[in-house]
Amino acid sequence: MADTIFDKIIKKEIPADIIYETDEVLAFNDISPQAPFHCLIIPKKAIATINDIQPEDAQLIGQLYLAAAEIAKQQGVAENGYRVVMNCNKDGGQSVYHIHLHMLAGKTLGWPPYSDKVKQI
Ligand code: DGP
Repeated sequence: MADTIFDKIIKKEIPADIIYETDEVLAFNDISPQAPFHCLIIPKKAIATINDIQPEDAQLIGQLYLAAAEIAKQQGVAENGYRVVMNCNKDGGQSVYHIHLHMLAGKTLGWPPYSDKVKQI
């Protein structure tokens, strides 16, 4: 699989505003923030989509959520709350094919309206 932009960030070939790093996980601020705080939490292992996660990756996926909880404490948003979401493929809005949790915080987050009901009838 060809390197994604996130592989280049992991290898420090291109810059990113890194806020958290372990041997297996990296988090950095999103280049196009959708909330006052918006970071991406990624495994250093290249996994393209949620569909490609294997049973042996279960612990690694857990580490992404443990990182989110740690970052929330560091950023002072744990109590007020935040959202983590992972997009998958075209309909999920995925644009970088290296799995990543979006972590959004710093405001009361809305939920996108569902307005396609008419099409389904
Ligand atoms: P998604 O659409 O779910 O695949 O999210 C990809 C996110 O990655 C999107 O919010 C923008 C962010 N992004 C893309 N390229 C870069 C980059 O070079 N640096 C940083 N920090 N974020 C990036």
